[in-house]
Amino acid sequence: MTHGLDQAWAGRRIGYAEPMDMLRLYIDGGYVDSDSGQTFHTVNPATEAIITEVQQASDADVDRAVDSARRGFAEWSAMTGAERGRILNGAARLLRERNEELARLEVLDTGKPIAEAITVDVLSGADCVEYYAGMAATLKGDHYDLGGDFAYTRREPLGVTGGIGAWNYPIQIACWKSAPALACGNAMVFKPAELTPLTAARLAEVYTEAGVPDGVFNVVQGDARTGQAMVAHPGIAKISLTGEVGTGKKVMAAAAATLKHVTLELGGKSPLIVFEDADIDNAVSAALLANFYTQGEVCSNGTRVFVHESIHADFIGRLAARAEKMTIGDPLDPATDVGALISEGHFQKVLGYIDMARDAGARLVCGGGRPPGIDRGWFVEPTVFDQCTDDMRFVTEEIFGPVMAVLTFDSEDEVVARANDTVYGLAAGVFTNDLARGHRVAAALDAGVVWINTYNLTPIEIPFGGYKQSGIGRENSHAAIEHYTQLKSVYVASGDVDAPY
Ligand code: TXE
Repeated sequence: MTHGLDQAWAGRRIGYAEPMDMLRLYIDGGYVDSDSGQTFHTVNPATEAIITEVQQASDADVDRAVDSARRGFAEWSAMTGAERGRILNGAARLLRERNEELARLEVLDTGKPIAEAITVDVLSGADCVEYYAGMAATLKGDHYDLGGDFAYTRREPLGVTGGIGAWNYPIQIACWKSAPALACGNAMVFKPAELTPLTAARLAEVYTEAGVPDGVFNVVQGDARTGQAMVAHPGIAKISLTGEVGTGKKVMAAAAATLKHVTLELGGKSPLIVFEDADIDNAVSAALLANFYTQGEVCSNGTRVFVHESIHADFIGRLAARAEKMTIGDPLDPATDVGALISEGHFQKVLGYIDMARDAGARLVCGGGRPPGIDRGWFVEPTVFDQCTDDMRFVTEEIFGPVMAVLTFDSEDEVVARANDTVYGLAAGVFTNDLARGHRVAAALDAGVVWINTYNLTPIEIPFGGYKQSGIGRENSHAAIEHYTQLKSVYVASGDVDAPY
C-alpha cells in the first residue's frame, strides 16, 4: 500500500532533492529580501545534505512585517466573518490540492516518513483551516436586557498576532495558529522553527492565492533572536508559541514587558497506563505509535508506559516482536515507518539518553542506537527499555525521540500517583475495559488530554493543550477563539444619568 502516494515518488531514494532557490521572507503578499544580509541553511536529516539557504530576518524585517500586518488587519477585520470564511475555505481547498508537494517538502525538512506527512501533516492543516472558515461567520456577542437600559458584548479581534512554531509538525502548527487567528479577523506574523523553514511560506502563498489580503499572514525566518524580536514588539498583541518548556518560560517572561496575551503549547512526558484487563494488542499498538510515530518527536507522546505487573511479561513480548519489525530508512519511501531525527544535535541528545538509561540499569529490550548499515542521516532505532524506575533521568525528562520506558505497577491508586508525579501535564493514555475505571482514572490524571483505549488522536473539534508546565491555553476547537478575540461590553442608557450631586 503506498498510502495514496503518487507512484512517481514511491521509492524515491534518500538523496533526492531538486535544487531550490534561496528561501526569502514572505511579507505584504509576496517574497521579499531580508535586509539583514545574513542567511542560514536547512538540512535534510536523512542525508545530512543542505537543502537550501534561508534568509535570516532582522529586527527591522520584523518591524516591516508588523507594519504590513497592521495594514492587512485594517482591511481584513473590516470584512464580515462570512467573507473571511469564504476566503479561508478556498485556502483549505488549495492546501488539499498541494498536499503531495507540501508533504514532500515536509519530509525533506523534518526527516519524517512520507507515509505520515502525506496522510496527516498537510491534510490536518487543511481540516483546521476549513474548520475555522466555518466558524468565522458565527462569532457573536450577547444581549443583556437591563429593564429599559440594555447592554451588548462585541467579540473583537486582537489586531496583529504572532505565531512561533516548533520543528516537528511545521505546516500543521502554522495552520493551528493562523487559522483561528485569521478567522477572528486578526493578522499574524509567523516564524517557523529555524530547523524547518520550508512550508510556512508555502502556506502564505496559499492564503494569498485564496484572497487573504496582503500582510494578513506574513512569514519571517530565523532563530530564537527573531522570535525574541517578535515577543518584544509593541505592535504584536499576542504570542502563540509551540516549543520546549524552557522556551515557554522565556517567552512568557519577555511578553510581560508589553503585557501580551500568551498561549503556550509545550513539552511533556506523558503516562500511558495499561491495566490488567486491557486488550494487550491494542495497548501495544498505542505504545508503538505513542513512542515511534514521527521518530518519537511528538510532544504528547506516552513515553512512560505503565503496565500492570500481571500482564507485563506478555506485554513486553508482544511489544518487542512488533517494534523489531519496524522499517527504518528513506523517509521518501512509502514503506518506511521510522525516519531521521531533526538534527545532529538532537540525534546526539537522544543517543545520550539511551546511554543514560543503560547506565541507570534499565534493561534494553530492543533498539538502542543507530541502525546497523546506516552511516548517514540521523537515524535512531525504535528503542524500548524495561525494568525502569520513576527516578531514572530518562524516565523523568522529555527525550523527544524514539525511546520508550516501560514501568510496572500493582494498583490503580499507585499508578495514578506515579503518573501525576511530574512537572508536565500534557497528555495521558488509559487502557482498560472497565468503563468506570477508565473515566475515574481520566478524571484523576493531571493532563490536558486523556485518551481511553487509543492515543494521539487530535481531531480539530477538541481542545488541545497542557496542564502544569506543559502549557497555557488551548489550540483547536472553539477554545482557540477565546485566545484570538477580546470581549467588549457596551452599555446603552435609556434615560439621563442619575447623579446625586
Ligand atoms: O522547541 P524550541 P523545538 C515541544 C516539544 C519539544 C519542543 C521541540 O515537546 O520540547 O517543542 O521543538 C523559538 N523567544 N513541542 O526544539 O527550541 C525557536 O526559534 C522567542 C510541544 O523547536 O523551544 C522555535 O521557532 N522564540 C508542542 C520555537 O521557539 C524562541 C508540539 C521553538 O523552539 C526563543 C510540538 C525565545 N527566547 C513540539 N527560543 C505541543 N505541546 O503541542 C526559541 N524560540
